[in-house]
Amino acid sequence: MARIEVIQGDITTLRVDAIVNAANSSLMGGGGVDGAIHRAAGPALLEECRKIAAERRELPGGPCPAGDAVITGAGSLPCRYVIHTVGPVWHGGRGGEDKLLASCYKKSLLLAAGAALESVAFPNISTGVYGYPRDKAAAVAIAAVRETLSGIQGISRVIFVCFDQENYRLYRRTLSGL
Ligand code: AR6
Repeated sequence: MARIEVIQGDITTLRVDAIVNAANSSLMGGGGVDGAIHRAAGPALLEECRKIAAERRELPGGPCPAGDAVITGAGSLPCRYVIHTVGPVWHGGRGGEDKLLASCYKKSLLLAAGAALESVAFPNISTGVYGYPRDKAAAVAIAAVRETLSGIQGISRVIFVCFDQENYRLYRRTLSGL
């Protein structure tokens, strides 16, 4: 079973196999962690995203609907790959947000395993602009990662990268079962 870690910091600095981006369905960049990743990666990342978006533009929900994920190279980032996933916008919890958020973590890990990657770092998807309550998002994220890891092989390290102290404390607490 993979080791699950929590750190506080900037996901763009990590030398892991893949970092996960909290993107939007256009895959064309945005604010928050998406903006930070594209700024640090440089134009090569946007170019790759543009190609994937063009190939997937006929999909219902846009090139990357909520709950789905795609993988690209990493441009100038120190990691090797970026997995772009799109979290749900929080609408009060009755729109299947929990399933869509769990799917982001699951599909990202399946893509990483399919590419024979060993270490994957996640931001706290949907907890910024998309407004998902942090405590609920942490519980869904941790459960989805644990469940997915129990069914796949090869991934030895998953890191939850919390930008702010509130999320960091929440993840530490939830992971230790307190
Ligand atoms: N490293 C790690 N985490 C970060 C970083 C960073 N450098 N910067 C921000 N965060 P958000 P969302 C945290 O808003 O809610 C974009 O415009 C942040 O504190 O980035 O899924 C996309 O294009 C928060 O906890 O993503 C979409 O339109 C978490 O990352 C939309 O925002 C997620 O916040 C997606 O919204």
